[in-house]
Amino acid sequence: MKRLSFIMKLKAGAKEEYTKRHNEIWPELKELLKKAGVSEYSIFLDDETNTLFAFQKVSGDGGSQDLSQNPIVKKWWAYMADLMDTNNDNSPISKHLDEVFYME
Ligand code: RM4
Repeated sequence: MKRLSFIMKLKAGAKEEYTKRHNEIWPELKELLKKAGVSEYSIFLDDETNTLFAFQKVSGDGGSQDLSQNPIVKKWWAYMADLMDTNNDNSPISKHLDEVFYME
């Protein structure tokens, strides 16, 4: 199991809707993420900078942001694009972070 983290950017004023949509995450997306080896996936918001901090454990090589070819992920990214800073393909602009500390 590897630990991954990355940051994304939320548009100003989108916290409530972002949270609502994630509380209602599509079962098919959840299933896809689990089958792809993603677990313990959480996202936190720094509401001063609108920076989203994501953490997840992955059992394979890639994580949630490496599933861009999957139609369910494409549909989810298009659905979320109005709330986030995105690339041309609607994928959230994501910056992977280096782990500098871990305690069991
Ligand atoms: C985030 C972003 C990520 C996705 C999660 C479920 O807002 O779209 O790429 O993995 O939702």
